Amino acid sequence: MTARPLEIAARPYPFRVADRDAVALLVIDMQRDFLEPGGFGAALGNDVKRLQRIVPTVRRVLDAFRDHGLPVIHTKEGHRQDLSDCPPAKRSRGAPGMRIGDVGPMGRILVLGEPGNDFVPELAPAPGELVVPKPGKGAFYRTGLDARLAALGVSHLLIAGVTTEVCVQTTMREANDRGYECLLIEDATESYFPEFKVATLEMVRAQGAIIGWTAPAAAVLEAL
Ligand code: C5J
Repeated sequence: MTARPLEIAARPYPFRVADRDAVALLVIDMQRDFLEPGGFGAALGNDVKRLQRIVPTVRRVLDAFRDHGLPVIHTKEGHRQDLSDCPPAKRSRGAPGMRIGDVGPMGRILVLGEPGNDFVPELAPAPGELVVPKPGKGAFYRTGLDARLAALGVSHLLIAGVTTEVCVQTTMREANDRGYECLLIEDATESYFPEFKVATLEMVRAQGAIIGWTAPAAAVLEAL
């Protein structure tokens, strides 16, 4: 079959893919636990409304990937019911209103299978889309994601999701170290801290894309 190249107008320079079949969309942790009151993000004292603003943009990119039959992977931060995969250091950190495993208004905080740990309804995975539960901030830590991407023939990741400087940046750095070419979609990611988002976008694309590229969703949609 003929290769179908893709070029996205990105910073610090165009993001080029020899064949778009090597591209996947990685949507990080668009879960009620981070976007809705009563979840993990709110328990840490954050204003979750900031994160809700990107939902329509993430949905537009998701729909474009679905329309083009390109692979979509959703990650979900959460722990087993017995918390055996939650390091004590993660649970005991800080002085949150509720800790991981405590019962909140949407079920147990950051526990897999609980209502609050599910995806926001607008971004629910479609049948056939890969869902990767993860116990850490990085999507490659104890998930098998690398092998799954290899099986799909994916070498280039377009990344969306929350939060920019925590799970998104950690995942992007992990992917970069594993040889993936990564582009972070600027208006399809958000942080509870606007200044951390700005800093993350700048640091990933600095030094000639040392971690990767950034581009607005409009540029991604245009290229697709
Ligand atoms: C955090 C995440 N912030 N998905 N998780 O704890 O960024």
